[in-house]
Amino acid sequence: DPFATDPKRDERLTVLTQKPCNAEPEAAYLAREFATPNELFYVRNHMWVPVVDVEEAPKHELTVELPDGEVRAYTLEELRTRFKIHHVPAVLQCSGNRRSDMTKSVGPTNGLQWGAGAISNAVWEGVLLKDVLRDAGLRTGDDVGATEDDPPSDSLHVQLTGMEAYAASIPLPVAMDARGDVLLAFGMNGKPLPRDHGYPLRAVVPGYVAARSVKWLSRIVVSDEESASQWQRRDYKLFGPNEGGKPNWDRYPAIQEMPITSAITSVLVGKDVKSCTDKSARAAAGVRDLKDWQDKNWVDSPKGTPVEVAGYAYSGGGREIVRVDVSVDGGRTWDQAELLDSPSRNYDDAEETQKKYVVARGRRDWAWKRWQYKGVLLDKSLDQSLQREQGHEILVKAVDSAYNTQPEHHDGIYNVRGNLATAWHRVRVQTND
Ligand code: MTE
Ligand code: MO
Repeated sequence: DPFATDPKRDERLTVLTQKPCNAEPEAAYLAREFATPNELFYVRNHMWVPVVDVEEAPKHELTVELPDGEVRAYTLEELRTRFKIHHVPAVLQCSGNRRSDMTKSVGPTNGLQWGAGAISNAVWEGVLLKDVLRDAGLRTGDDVGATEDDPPSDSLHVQLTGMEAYAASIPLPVAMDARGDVLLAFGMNGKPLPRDHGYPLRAVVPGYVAARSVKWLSRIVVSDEESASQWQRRDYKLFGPNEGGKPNWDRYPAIQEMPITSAITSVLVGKDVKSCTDKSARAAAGVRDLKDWQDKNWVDSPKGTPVEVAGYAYSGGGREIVRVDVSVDGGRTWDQAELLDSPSRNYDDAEETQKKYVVARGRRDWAWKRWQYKGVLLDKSLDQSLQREQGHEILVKAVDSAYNTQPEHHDGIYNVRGNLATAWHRVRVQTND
């Protein structure tokens, strides 16, 4: 049993499959902190977890093969000591995140039925892939059709292969982009990578689908072809609602940059909001200034039930989340949520523990933004909403710096594989009024 040596997992993870391990944190734990604690970070394994002893880890070898066939090998120790180390706050999100929403609202999809938890955020520590490729001898001259100022050729790809044979690739310009922050990572939130997340070395491709962030990384090949793996060519593509179970895989490109999404991870209603006065419980629920809010909104608003909603919003490609819209009456009225996290390039108002992650260069926004909203669920007599009988429907949708937003329903983006289920997120709650 190759899975016998898999690590133990935290009990707060909901396990979708045991062998291989696929698990997501319960919603209530998902976005409590800016950086998801390592033991709560979602796990998506296609196979078993390779075993690398702590004593062996510094000798772990990464081979780099260039288009001219030249091969250079680096030990982890060499990567750590010879290259500049960077810290990059970045989300990883599986293309199947929220797949179960699409299934519930449209119809069957094949793939793991993830809730809203196949996404997490961490501060990754590692060296830049581009620094290593240049060191290995990759010229930005004729061989890749570019100079320092001129992006390298689109027709080349960086193939990334893991120790258990999982593989994927990214276009070379993504790897070489000075602001792309593609990492060969060995640290996660100030600790060594946990085994489930790629110990001792993984790729982290910020803003891109997590399927490209290859774990247990052992081999890199710069090639004029995409990775030949099934995960590059026969999976992680997005077809039309009508294209069925046997689509023409060669028709569309592999999913790379991620679209925009958001989700509700916690809803407190009525008494729960009131009882949430203990400081740590409040922090856990992401509630701030509760007293202030109660004074203003609840005590003076006897016609409704207070509601406290929290969640995350994220967009790919480094695009910043600029706005989060929330409705607590099924979309009849909207209001803007408070954004709790500032862009990853500017953590001036970050809590002390986050300050050490401030990075000097102008980076793109690879992290998520958590948000919270405090509102009132109107009494029956005041609420004209048609959905009122089935409880109150709470909705969230986000907007990024390119003014991309999410589709209202999953119908139009339905695909049999259930990839990129990014429609408005909806949660129904009941009150006792
Ligand atoms: N890398 C290897 N070697 N093996 C894998 O199974 N899964 C990929 C990617 N890299 C995978 C891998 C997929 S589909 C996802 S969503 C992310 O890893 C999950 O990373 P995580 O388990 O650290 O959250
Ligand atoms: Mo994934």
